[in-house]
Amino acid sequence: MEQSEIMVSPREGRFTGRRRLAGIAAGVGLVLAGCAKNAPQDTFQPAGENARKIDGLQRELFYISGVVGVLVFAAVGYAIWKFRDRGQEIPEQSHGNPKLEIMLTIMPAIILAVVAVPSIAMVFELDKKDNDCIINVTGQQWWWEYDYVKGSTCGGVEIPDSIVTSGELVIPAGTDVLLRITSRDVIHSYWIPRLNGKRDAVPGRLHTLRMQADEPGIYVGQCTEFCGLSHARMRQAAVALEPADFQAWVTNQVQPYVKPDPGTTAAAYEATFVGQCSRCHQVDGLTDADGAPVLADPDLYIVAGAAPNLTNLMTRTAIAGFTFDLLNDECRDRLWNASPDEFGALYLQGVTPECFDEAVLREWLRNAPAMKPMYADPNNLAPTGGRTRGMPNLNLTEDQIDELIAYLIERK
Ligand code: HEC
Ligand SMILES: [Cu+2]
Repeated sequence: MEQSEIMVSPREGRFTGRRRLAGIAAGVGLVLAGCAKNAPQDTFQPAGENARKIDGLQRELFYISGVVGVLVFAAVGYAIWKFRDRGQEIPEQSHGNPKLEIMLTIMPAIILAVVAVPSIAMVFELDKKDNDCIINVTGQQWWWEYDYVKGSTCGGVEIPDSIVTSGELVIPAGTDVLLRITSRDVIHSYWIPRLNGKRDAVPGRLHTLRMQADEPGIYVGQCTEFCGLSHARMRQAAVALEPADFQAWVTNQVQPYVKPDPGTTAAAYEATFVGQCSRCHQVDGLTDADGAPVLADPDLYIVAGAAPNLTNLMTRTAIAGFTFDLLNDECRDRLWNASPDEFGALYLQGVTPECFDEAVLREWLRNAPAMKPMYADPNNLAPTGGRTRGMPNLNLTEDQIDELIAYLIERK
């Protein structure tokens, strides 16, 4: 190669004026994009009491610090301009100005003390735990499990039995629910930006978080503590329903399992599910041919020791960390854009055959790790004692997948 070919002219590779301008414009564009009206994870659009309190506090504090910021920048700007180098003599050196220094120490201390009063009061305010509605929230790689505590009362609705679900936290609108948050593997963090602040999910600890949504609707969030390969695909939502709709949801979740008649195709599909899936996934009420309960034992197969409960799969609108929609685009848009009045009825329909995006579930069963990275090296599970993170590729045949989809579409 000729020397001249690799020589770069001095101007090249530098930020020229125009490039710098483009860079700034892109940056400003990104910041403004964060303010878009339809941004679903916008803390500046609180939709529940706690989020509103946090928003109110941060605005007040932002104004106070804004004034301080303007004053400091003005003083610095003035000093830079006033004492700029004009070739003058170096001024007489003194050790400082004790009066000014004491003042400049005390003033910020007072400002911080003033700011601390509402901030600390808010921490205690947000931490109130008196609540009849308790939902256990467990993070794991890479999805959230919800367990509605039996005997809780949520928005006047009694929880008659433990309900275990995943991804979508269904709550009654207009009432507080208390989340008890923990983790089964690494540290995760639960956050629904429009409803409350974040709460870390730490193995071996229980952290509580109160939450409320004013109106029916779907409020999305995502895990906000880096937790491994598929952290970006660990999402979650809170789904708020009118109390009457919430009652309907609860009643449906605790419906007894309907066992297909022996000898039918439905029974054959169920057998496929038991054979392929039940070692990890629980379906409540599922029994074997002798009537004994079929119990999952995910501890043996998965690092976190849990897999989503599939009892009422088709009442959820997205799977695998609320990442892949079971609803097709049209139905999803209809649900997500529904007015608070219409929302509940649409959500309670679940994934109807007209709305079901079968390709998503098919793809998942064909090869889950291809959709959602689970491990750096799927061929080396020695470090985890043969257990997987997330759902492994089960090498199912297309026929088996057909049968499993037919079985799962009934879980609603
Ligand atoms: C080795 C354990 C294991 C087996 C066997 C297994 N899965 Fe999974 N499955 C998981 C785990 C773990 C997840 C959660 C993955 C995630 O979200 O990252 C999962 C997620 C799912 C989900 C998404 C559920 C939700 O609410 O997000 C569906 C649906 C599913 N599996 C269906 C099946 C079916 C059907 C079978 C039988 C062919 C099966 N799985 C076999 C471990 C397993
Ligand atoms: Cu996480």
